[in-house]
Amino acid sequence: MSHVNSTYQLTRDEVDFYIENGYLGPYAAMTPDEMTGIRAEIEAKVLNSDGPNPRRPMQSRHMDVPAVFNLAAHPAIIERIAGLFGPDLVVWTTNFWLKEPGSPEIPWHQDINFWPIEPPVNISAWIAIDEVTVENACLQIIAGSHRQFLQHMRAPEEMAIQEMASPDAYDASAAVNMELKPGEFFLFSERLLHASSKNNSDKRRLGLAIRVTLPLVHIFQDSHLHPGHTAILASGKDLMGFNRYAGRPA
Ligand SMILES: O=C(O)CCC(=O)C(=O)O
Repeated sequence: MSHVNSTYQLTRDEVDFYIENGYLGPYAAMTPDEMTGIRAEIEAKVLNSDGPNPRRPMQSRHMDVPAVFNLAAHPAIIERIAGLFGPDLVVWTTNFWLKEPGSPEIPWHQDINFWPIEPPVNISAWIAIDEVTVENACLQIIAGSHRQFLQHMRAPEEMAIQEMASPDAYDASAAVNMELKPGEFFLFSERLLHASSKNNSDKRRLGLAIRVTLPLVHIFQDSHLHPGHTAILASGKDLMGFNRYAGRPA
């Protein structure tokens, strides 16, 4: 449907679904077997090791771990996003979401409330590294919630992030569970309400969020991103020159 010539071209129905609901998928970037080797590299090189951001070891590992760079620039992800945003795409950051057994709830929130980007334009791809089910606290979303910017307030201490959307602004009974096999991902807007419960199972739950924007968006180095942070020009051209890019790490 779009003018992007791609194996992963979206249909008009898929584009309409994203516009209407604020999310799309799941899709498979690879099989669970193919994810096995990548998971081993992530366990060896990301978990329990320092990354480029001294305060957030789970962030921006596309800068130092080749397997993370490859996931962030994966054609099955980037070319589908190109069907929504066009061919010039910037992966401005990446973030692992590790939920060990017992890890706390992440309350309902819209990502744009937290982010140093302007204008506020982003599609996230959330890819499952482990199998992700209701049991081990899969992401939940509320379809259509991206059509409003919601007020956020302080979250209770026991939760994993400090701010959450005002509970009277949405209907949590409409939540959709995004269960994923390893290697599956879905796309969602910077305004889509999402959350995940406490991990009450004995199974780890690891996923990677890949944040994709456009060259016209300024990425500020506030407390979220460390000095020296670099993005990936994942597809097309940057005719703006606002942001800094790095290639695949050695
Ligand atoms: O993985 C989770 O439970 C939360 C993920 C999230 O909030 C995000 O990707 O923006």
